[in-house]
Amino acid sequence: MSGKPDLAALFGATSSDTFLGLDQCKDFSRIQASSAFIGVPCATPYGSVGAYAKNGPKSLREAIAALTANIERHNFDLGGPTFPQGTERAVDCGDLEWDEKDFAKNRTIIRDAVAKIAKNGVVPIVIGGDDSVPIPMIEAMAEVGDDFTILQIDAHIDWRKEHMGERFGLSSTMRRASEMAHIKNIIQVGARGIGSAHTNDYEDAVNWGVKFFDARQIHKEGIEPVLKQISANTHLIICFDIDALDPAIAPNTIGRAPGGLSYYQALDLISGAASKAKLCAMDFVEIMPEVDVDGLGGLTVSRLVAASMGIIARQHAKIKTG
Ligand SMILES: [Mn+2]
Repeated sequence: MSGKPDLAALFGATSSDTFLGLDQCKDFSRIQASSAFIGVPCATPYGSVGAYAKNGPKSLREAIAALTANIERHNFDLGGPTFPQGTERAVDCGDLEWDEKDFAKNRTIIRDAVAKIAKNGVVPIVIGGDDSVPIPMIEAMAEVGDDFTILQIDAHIDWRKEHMGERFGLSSTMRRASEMAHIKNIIQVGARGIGSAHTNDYEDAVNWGVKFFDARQIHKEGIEPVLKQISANTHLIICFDIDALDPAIAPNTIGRAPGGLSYYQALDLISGAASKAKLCAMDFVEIMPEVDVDGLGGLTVSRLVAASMGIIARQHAKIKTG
């Protein structure tokens, strides 16, 4: 034996090219699964920082590789195995191609992939990439033909009209979503500190009808007031920027801000929302392994993604989350 003992050695995990050792799927129109992990290195980066979150998808596959031999075991976050009997597993679609210069092409590739997968009744779980990646994902959901509510969980509200001359960048994600005809409600959770928004951006959002629950309010009142805002049986898109989480548990992000959400506040938001609404698409973005601290952020976020897959699998099979 060489090196320090680790969880992978303890559990007998073999190295894995896919998230959780799930089956790989490259043909997006023929997926047999409840959800699909889609790695997206980048969409529309700002020139000043480039594609700083491009290694996010790969980092989550590595972070959870130690558990690939344990996928059948009891997951206490879900009250049973991640994919219990009678449910369909998730698949890993690998990473989408991307171009360093052609951002419109990146957005088209993302839009096409998400539309194909979602129209098949499979829930796309888009793993970014920076927070510009959800814009084409949200756009794609128009092709599914429903109206949607967005639950955005993020330290930042992302309501800039444009930034550095770019309309489709990560500071404008919710502003662009609000302009789409199929987006009827937006609930935003976790804002705190100083972000990209000016006060008039915030006011525009409030006037549009966004319901805000800032991080301080979540720490004071819990997540129940958020769940009350989600109408029963509505179609839901969850946009999760990992900087919503406290940097103590998710340091692997560029926009760290103190006072963030805990693991269970985040997980209970996702499972609580899914118990009321139909979860139709999801993203986790702003994952930047280069600034992680001893793998802690990769650990937190990869477990949150795995639990979300279990929640979606149960919703598909109509089995209650434990
Ligand atoms: Mn953010």
